[in-house]
Amino acid sequence: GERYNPRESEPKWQKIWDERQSFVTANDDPREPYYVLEMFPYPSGRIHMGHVRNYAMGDVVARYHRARGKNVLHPMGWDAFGLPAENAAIERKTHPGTWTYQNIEAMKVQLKSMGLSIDWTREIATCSPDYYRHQQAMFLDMLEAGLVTRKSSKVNWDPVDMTVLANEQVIDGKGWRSGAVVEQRELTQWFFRISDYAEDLLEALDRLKDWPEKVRIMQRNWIGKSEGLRLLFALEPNERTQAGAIEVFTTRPDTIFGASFIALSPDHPLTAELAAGHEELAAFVAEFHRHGTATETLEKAEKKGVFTGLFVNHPVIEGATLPVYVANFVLMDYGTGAIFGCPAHDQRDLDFARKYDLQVVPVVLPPGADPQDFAIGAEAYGEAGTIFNSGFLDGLTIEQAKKTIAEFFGARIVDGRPQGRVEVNYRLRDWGISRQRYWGCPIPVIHCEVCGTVPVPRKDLPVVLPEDVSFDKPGNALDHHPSWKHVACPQCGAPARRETDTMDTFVDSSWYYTRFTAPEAETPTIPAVANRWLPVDQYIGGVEHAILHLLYSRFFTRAMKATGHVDLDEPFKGLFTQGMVTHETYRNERGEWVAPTEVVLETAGDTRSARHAGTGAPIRIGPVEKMSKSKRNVVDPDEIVGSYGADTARWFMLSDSPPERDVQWTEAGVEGAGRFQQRVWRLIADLVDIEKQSPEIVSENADEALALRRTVHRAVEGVGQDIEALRFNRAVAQIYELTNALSHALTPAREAGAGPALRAALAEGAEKLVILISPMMPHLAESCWEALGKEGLVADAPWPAVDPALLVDDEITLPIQINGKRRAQIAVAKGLPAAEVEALVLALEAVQKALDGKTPKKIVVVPDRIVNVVL
Ligand code: ANZ
Ligand code: ZN
Repeated sequence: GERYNPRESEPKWQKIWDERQSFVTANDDPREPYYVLEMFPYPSGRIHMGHVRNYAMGDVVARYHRARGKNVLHPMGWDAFGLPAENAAIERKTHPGTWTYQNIEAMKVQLKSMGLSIDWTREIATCSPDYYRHQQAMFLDMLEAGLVTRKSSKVNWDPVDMTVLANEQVIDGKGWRSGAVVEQRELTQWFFRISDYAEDLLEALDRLKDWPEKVRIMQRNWIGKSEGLRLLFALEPNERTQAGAIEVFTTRPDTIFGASFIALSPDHPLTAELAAGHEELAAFVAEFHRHGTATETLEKAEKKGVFTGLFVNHPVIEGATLPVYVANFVLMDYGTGAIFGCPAHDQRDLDFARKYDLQVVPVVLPPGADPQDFAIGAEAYGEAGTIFNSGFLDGLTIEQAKKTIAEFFGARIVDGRPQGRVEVNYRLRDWGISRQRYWGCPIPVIHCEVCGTVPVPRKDLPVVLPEDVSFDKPGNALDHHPSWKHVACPQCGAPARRETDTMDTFVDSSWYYTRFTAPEAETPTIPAVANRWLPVDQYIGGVEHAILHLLYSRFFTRAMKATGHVDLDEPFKGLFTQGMVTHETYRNERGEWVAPTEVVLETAGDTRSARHAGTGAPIRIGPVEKMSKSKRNVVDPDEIVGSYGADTARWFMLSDSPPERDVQWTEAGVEGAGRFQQRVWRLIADLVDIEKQSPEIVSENADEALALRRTVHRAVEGVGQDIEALRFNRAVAQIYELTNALSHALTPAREAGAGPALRAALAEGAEKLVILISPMMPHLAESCWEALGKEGLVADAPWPAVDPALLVDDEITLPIQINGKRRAQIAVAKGLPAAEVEALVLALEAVQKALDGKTPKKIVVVPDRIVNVVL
C-alpha cells in the first residue's frame, strides 16, 4: 500500500475542521462544560518546542473530553503587552503594535499547523483596546472597592531599561533583560492590595487538591506566614534620642536568653535620627542606599553593620544590656524593621556576631547533646531541642518556651505598653503594578492639582495608547509624548495630567481565562457564563509561573468576585506543570556552539561521534540541556512539522517521558515516532483488505477472538484512565501494545483466513485504535477513519464504551436462585461488584419472566458465588 503522507493530509484535515467549525464552542450547549487551557504565549515571533509540548498535551485533554461528550472550551490568545515589543521597536524602528501583530499572525500559522482543536473564534490579544478597556474598568471597580492603593515605595529600578522591575526580574542584582546593576528608588506607585488576602490565599491552598504539591509549597513559602512576637526593648538613658524603646519582631522569642544585640534597618526612622550626629553611621546608610538592592541580593550580601552607641536593657537577664547596631540585612518593610540577634540559632546573626565579636550563647540543646560540651562553631543551630541556659525556660521544648515567654512579656509593661504582643506577619507584599513603559495597559486615572487623583470617567474608557510614539529617548514614551498626557480634569476642568504609568503585564494574564468565556461581551465578563465555565478544569503550563502568575490570578479572581464579575475564588481547579524540552549540545574545536542542524551524528558500536555537516570537522558532543538560543541547541518546530508532520512531533513529545519531566528531543526519537505513524497506517490498510476478502469458511478458535477483544477493551479503559491522569506517555505505551496485538492477530488471519468472530474482533480493534490515537495524532486518525469507511470525522466520534466483562481475565458462572430455586445462571467477570451483578441479573430474560413486572423484595449477591432474588 501507499505510505501515509502527512504533508498532504495534515493541511487537508485542518481545512476540513476549520470549514466545519469542528472546535467552535457554544456557551449555551447543554452538555457538561469542560474548560482546558494552556498558558497563553507571549508573541515573541516564533513558537518553540516548549510550546509544542504544552499545546500537544492540552490538545490531548481537549480532544479526549470532547469525545467523552463534554462541551469543551479550548481557547487561545496572546499575552501581547510587554517590554520586548518596545525593545524591538527601538531596534527596528517600528511600532511595538506592528511588531506584536506580525508575530501573532506568524505564530498563529504555526499553531494551526499543529492541528490543535482550538476555538479560534475566541482569540484575544491583551494589547487590543477591546481587551484592555475591560481591565481598565475593573481597575476602577477595584479602586472603588478599596483594593487599589497608591503609595510611595522602594522599587528595583533598572537604569538602562528605565523601568521598575519585580523582585523576580532582578537576577544577582541585575536587570533580567538589560543586565544593568539594579538601583533602589523611592517612587509613588499603584498597588493591588493582595496582602489583604494573604491568609485566604494561603489557607485555600490546602483545598487545591489537583495542583502539584511543589507548586503549593512554593506559593506557601512566597506568602510566608510567620507567627511571632512584637517585643519592646527599653533603651538605656541617653542623649541621642527621645525614643523610650525599640520594638522588634521575632518568631523565636524562646531564644531570648541567647540575645546578644539589637539591629535596626538602615531605613528605620530611629536610624535616620541617630545618623544625624554620627558620621560613620551616616556614611553606612548612604552607602547602603547607593548599593541597596533587591531583597534577593541583600540575602546573599555580606552581613555588615555599625554600632550606634546605644544600649537596651536585656529583658530577662537582670542588669545586662545589649548593644544596638544598624545592619544591612534588616529590611524595613518586614515586621518592625528591627530585630534582636541570637547568633547561636540564626545564621545571619551568627555571621554578624563573628564579624563584630559579639557573644554567642546557645540556648537550644540538640536532642542527645551534652549541655557541658555543646558549642556553636561556624553554623547556627536552627533545629528542634530543649531550652537551656535560659532561667525559667530551662527544660521546655521550643514550642512550650514560645508560649511561656509570650505570656510573660504580655503581662509586663514597658514604655507604657505590654512588652510583648503576639503577631502574624506575611512575607507577601502588595502587588506593585506601575510600570514606566509605553506598551502596557494605561492606568485610567488623572492627576489634578486641585482634586488630586481622579478616576477617568467610565464613559471615557478605554484610555487608548497613542499611536504616534517615538522611542528615541530612553524611558517612558508615554511620558515623552507631546500631548497625550495633557487633559482637563474630569472633575473641575483645570489642566491636569494623565497617569503615564501602565500596568504590569501580569495584570493582563491574571484574568484572560475569564475573558475567554465571553470574549465579545460589553462588560469584562458575563457573570452567569463565566461562572458556568470556571474554574478552568485543567490548566497546563510551565513551572516558571508557579508563583507569580498563579498567585496573581488567584488574587484577581477574588477581586473580580468582590466587584461582581465572577462568583468564585479559585480560577484553576486542576494544574499541571510540564517539564522542559532538552537537546544535546554541540561545540566545534574552537569551543563555539554548533546547531543540531549543522551536525552529523555517527554511531560505531557503543561510541557516538559527530562531525560538521558542511566542513566535516570534528564536533564535541556536550551535555543535554534545556533548549536555548545561547547554546544553539534549539530545534525549530516549523522544520520538524515540515519534514515529519505535526502528528509525529506531537506523538514524540507525548511518548518519550512522563509529562512532568524533561523530554530530550532526539532525531532518533522523532524518526521512531514517524515509523509508528506509518505502521498504524499500514495496519489499518491491511485490516481494510481483510474486510474486503470474501468470508471463507474457516474453523476458528473462538478464544483467540475473545482474547483480542479483551486486549482492545483493556486498552480503551487504560488509555482513558491515563489521559485523565495526564500520564500521556503511559497512554502511548498502551497504544503500542494494542497495535502489536492487532498485528499479531492479523498475520495468521491473512494467511489462513479469518472466521467471523476474529473478523469482528479485528474490525472492532481497528475502529477503537483509531479513536485512541486521535487525541495525539488527530490527522492520521482522520485519514484512518476515512480509510475504514466510517461516517463523519473521528473528531466527532464518541470515546468507545468499554464492556466491563472484558476487562477481567476470568469469567465465572453465577447460579441465580429465585425464592430459593435455581432458575438461571449468568457469566460475569470475576470480582464484578455486587451492584453491577444485580443490574445484569435483573436484565436477564429468565429473571424478567419470573418477576412478571413486580419489583423483587430483595436481591442478595454473594460475590463470585451465587445470586438470590426474593420476590
Ligand atoms: C530572633 C531570632 C532568633 C530570630 C533566632 C530567628 C532565629 P520569618 O520566620 O521569615 O518571619 N527578622 C524579623 N524582622 C526582620 C526584618 N525586618 N529583616 C530581617 N530579618 C528580620 O523570620 C522572622 C525572623 O527574622 C525573626 O525572628 C527575626 O529574627 C528576623 F534564633 O528573632 B528572629
Ligand atoms: Zn480637578
